[in-house]
Amino acid sequence: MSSAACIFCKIIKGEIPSMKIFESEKTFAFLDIGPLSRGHSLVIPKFHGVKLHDVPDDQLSEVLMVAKKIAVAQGLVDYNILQNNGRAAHQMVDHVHFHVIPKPNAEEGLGIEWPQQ
Ligand code: D5M
Repeated sequence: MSSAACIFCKIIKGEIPSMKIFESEKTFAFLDIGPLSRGHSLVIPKFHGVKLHDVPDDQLSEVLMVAKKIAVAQGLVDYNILQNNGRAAHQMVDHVHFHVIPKPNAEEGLGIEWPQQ
């Protein structure tokens, strides 16, 4: 199920360009257009649901597994997995999405030149 007016449904269908990093039958992942840190991505179920409780369990479980795979593939040590529901909870896009937000690790360094935030 998708919504004709939903920006993330349009990204899934390729009607709006994105920096895609993963796609499966149920799940899509791409870089966030306004990254909070380098490599900030979004993982979404292809099923259109506005809030967490609108999305079937099998879709949600794969989304979380993909978020973990992205964090591992990026070699992240410290990171946030973040998901907002409703305007008061800072949800801006009405299609469930999980943020994967890398955190520069002061001790590990990760060998990466992180941009100033
Ligand atoms: O976060 C919604 C996130 O969606 C926010 O970090 C920007 C991102 N966004 C919005 N439009 C796009 C497009 N077109 N490509 C990539 N990323 C996008 P929220 O949790 O709803 O506050």
